[in-house]
Amino acid sequence: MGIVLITGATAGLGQACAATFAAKGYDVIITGRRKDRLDALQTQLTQEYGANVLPLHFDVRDEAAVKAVLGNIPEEWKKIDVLINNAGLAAGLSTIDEGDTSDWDAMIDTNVKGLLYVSHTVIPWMRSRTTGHIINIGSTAAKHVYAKGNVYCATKAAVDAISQGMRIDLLSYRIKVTAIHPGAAETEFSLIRFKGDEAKAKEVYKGFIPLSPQDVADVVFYCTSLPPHVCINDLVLTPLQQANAYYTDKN
Ligand code: NDP
Ligand code: 8X3
Repeated sequence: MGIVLITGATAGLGQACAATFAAKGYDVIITGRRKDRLDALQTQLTQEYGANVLPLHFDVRDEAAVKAVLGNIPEEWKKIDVLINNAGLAAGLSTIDEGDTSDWDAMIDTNVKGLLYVSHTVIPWMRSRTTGHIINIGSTAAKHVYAKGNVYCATKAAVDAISQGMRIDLLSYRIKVTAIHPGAAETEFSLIRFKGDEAKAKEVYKGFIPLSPQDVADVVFYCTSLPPHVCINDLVLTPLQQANAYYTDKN
C-alpha cells in the first residue's frame, strides 16, 4: 500500500491511525517520546497485521533531534506516502492573564513548530517523488475560539493557516495537503490538559457521546483513499451533540 508516518502514535488519535493504516497494509513509521509505548505498539502492529514498523523516539519540539532521528532513517523508509502531523497537546485552560507561560511554550513548540520541523524534513522526500499526502490534525479549536482556550486555539488556527500555505506551495509537486479538524475525542488529551487530574478530564466527556480515536482514524484513512486527482482540503468532524468548539448540547 505504501508508507505512512504518524507523529504522536503512542496514544489517542495517532495510535488509532497507526493501527488503521497497518490493518490496511501500510508500512508504518510511529513516533513519540514514550519509547515503551512505541515498542509495545510495534509488537502489536507486527503481530496483528504483519506490518513493517519503524519506531522513532524523539521530541518534535527538538529540531536537532527531528533532523538527527527522522532525517537519518534508512533510504527505503524515506518513500513516505502519507505524513500525519498529529503530535500535539493542550496544556492548561486559563484566561490569558492567568496563563502559565511554560504551557504556552509547550503548545506553540509542539503544535506549531514541531509540525513544521517534521514537515520540513519529510517534504523534500515527497517533492523528489512528486507525490505524497500531508494530513495536519487541527481542531474545531482552529475554527472557533472558546473561553480560556486562547493559546491552544491560536496554535490550531496556525495549523489551519500552515495547511493552506503548504497546499499552495506544494501544488506543483502534486502533494496533497488535508487539514482535519476533530471536535471532542476521548483520548489522553484532557488528562494532559489538566495535568493528570482524572476527575476534571472525565468531566469533559460527560453528557454526550464524544468521538472515539477510531472515528477520527477512519476519517483520516478515508481522506487518503480517494483517487489521485481528488484532495479533501479541509474537514471538520464533531460528535453529533457538538456544533463547534463552543457549543455542545450536554444532557
Ligand atoms: P493524546 O494526548 O492522547 O496523544 C497525544 C500524542 O502526541 C501522544 O502520542 C504524544 O506522545 C504526542 N506528543 C505530544 N507532545 C509531543 C512531543 N513534544 N513530541 C512528540 N510527540 C508528542 O491526545 P490526542 O490523541 O487527542 O491528540 C492528538 C492530536 O489531536 C493533537 O494535535 C490534538 O491537539 C488534536 N486534537 C485532539 C482532540 C481531542 O478532543 N482529543 C480534538 C481535536 C484535535 P508522547 O507523549 O509519547 O510524546
Ligand atoms: C481539542 C478539542 O474542544 O478541547 O482540540 O479544543 S477542544
